[in-house]
Amino acid sequence: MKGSSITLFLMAIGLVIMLGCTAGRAAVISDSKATLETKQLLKQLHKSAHKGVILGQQDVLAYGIGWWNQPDRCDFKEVCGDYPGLFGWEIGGLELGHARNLDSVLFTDIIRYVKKAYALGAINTISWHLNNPVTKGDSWDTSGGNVVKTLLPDGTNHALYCQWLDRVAAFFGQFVDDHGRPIPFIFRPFHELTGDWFWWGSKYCGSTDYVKLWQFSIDYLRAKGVHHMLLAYSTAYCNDYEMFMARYPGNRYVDIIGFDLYQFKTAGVADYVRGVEHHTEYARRAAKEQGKIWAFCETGYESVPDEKWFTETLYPLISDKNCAYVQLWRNAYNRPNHFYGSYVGHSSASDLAKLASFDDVLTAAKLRR
Ligand code: BMA
Repeated sequence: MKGSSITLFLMAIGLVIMLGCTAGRAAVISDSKATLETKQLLKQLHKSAHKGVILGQQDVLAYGIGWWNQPDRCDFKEVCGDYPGLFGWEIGGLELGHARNLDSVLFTDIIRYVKKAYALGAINTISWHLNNPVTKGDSWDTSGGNVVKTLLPDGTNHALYCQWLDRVAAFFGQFVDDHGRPIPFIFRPFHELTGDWFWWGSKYCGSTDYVKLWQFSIDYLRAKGVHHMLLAYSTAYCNDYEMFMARYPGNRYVDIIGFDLYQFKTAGVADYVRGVEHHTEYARRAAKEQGKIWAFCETGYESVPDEKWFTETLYPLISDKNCAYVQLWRNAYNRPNHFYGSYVGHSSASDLAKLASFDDVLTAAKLRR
């Protein structure tokens, strides 16, 4: 090769390397032993994130405003004419061997709902508000020092924690379809880690302990045969990107990177919008750099006091951002005003229906197409 050709050749290589870096890492599933359906779910999420955002809600088949566990009822469906594309479920209390979770939903019913959601072509995601093993209080009991450390190997509560994980693994093992195949799902443990309201929050344990707990838990579940699980890492408010990623458990332990942020009456809409925009930047950057997808794992405006909130505040934040999904929090049955979706008769109902009708907002029927 002549000198000029060599220079050109080297420049071309440089360009390829540069493009490779800016394009981010190739997407790889966290669990090398993931089932075929789990791999397909991740692919589906990557693909659909370019078409639109999957709209979900927590607990929508279990109860709603004015009803509890009634066959075929669902506030979201009654308002929007279709089921959500993503269903969230909560397993807090399972670790204690209870029959019902902390919101009184029977675990046997959750299994039924998971199967129903899957049959609808929708996606299931699981959160875990587990108790404080030191104080025996709930997730919001932040006393007891560095609780996380006590769960790690050599910690005083390690054996107890393994028993808790055994129960979780056995429960996840019951997510099977009519052909006996495991139903893939998204697990989002130790969420809102940058907040100070849960005992696993960054105020109460160092990042090394947090990451160790996450990795240990996932390795343990996988060793128990849980290979139908994608993992979501979801922070609360962060001051900057460094804080957002400080406790990232690593690419073999995460598939979806996101955050939980809510609008509050006191702070106002501008504050919420700014917060979501900043966290979207963090999540998109992290997803690109780590070869993952990003999601808005929990949001809402309690009791939806703004009747156009869904289309005028939320929609512009999630549209055209390659966001895999957005999940509204629950319509609580026995906590007046603690609802984040809408229901028939509420002033925001037509606006939620309008949001769900947009082509780039994916509900269950649109996911099946
Ligand atoms: C919280 C609230 C609680 C509930 C918990 C777990 O955000 O909705 O009332 O117990 O989630 O679902």
